[in-house]
Amino acid sequence: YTLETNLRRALTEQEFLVYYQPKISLQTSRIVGAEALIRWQMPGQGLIPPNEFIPISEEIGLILPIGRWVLEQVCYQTKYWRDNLVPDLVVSVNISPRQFQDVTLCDFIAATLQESGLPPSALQLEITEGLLMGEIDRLLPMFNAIKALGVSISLDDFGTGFSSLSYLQRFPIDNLKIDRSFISKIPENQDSVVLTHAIIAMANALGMSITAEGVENAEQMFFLTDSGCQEMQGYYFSKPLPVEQFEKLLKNNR
Ligand code: G
Ligand code: G
Ligand code: NA
Ligand code: MN
Repeated sequence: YTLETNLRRALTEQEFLVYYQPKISLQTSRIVGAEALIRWQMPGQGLIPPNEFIPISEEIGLILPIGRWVLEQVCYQTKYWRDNLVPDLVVSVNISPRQFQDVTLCDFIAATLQESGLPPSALQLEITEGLLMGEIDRLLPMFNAIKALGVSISLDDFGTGFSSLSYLQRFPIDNLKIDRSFISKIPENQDSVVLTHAIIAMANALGMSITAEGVENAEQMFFLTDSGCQEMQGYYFSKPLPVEQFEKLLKNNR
């Protein structure tokens, strides 16, 4: 309950920060996007990573206001970066399954896009496979409403969950993020190589783009480029960065 009290204060006292990890086009080697990742700057405690406060925020429902705060930050910040530095930048936001229980999610996204002036195509939502195992009759209309706005949807940590591949047909998914547990074993682990090839081939055949996460070296990057992957994200290019540092990368993105 101390953590809960601290979390509620964090929201009113503005102790959260959004970090940005660049996504790089494997065709052009330029930054084409970023993943927004929340951090908690608790006074006297340093930076607290999301794994230590997102799960409890989901349990106590605080993920709803936190999630809305992240979406607002990202929309206004991305609008500024597109207007001043990278016109086609796309930023993705992680959305917890709990946020899809909020029937106002789509309306909130629409209103925030409108108020910030960010084009819907500049926003992507990252969801996890677990969400798709929920009630399809309730979720599908929400997905379709989000898609109708022009916002894209990415399936995060792909390959680690238990969802059936038929979900890829039933839900309007634009992008697959291959989980870093596959990428980390490339090229030495033959199973990871084969599975990564298969995931890329399947995604491309279904008209979805592919983002590889957890890319940590040049060998993995070359492998992914040769395999037809479009985008990469990982420590090889950059870790998640605070706003000012990410902006420095955008200024050199020519
Ligand atoms: O940045 P880091 O790798 O520590 O993030 C760990 C996990 O925390 C991410 O995989 C993501 O699922 C989750 N996370 C980060 N930022 C957010 C956020 O803004 N909202 C939600 N729901 N989850 C987030
Ligand atoms: O769960 P999600 O896929 O959203 O995770 C994003 C997390 O992955 C962030 O916490 C980020 O810090 C971490 N991450 C990003 N790039 C790398 C990488 O190249 N290697 C490792 N080990 N972790 C990474
Ligand atoms: Na993510
Ligand atoms: Mn992921």
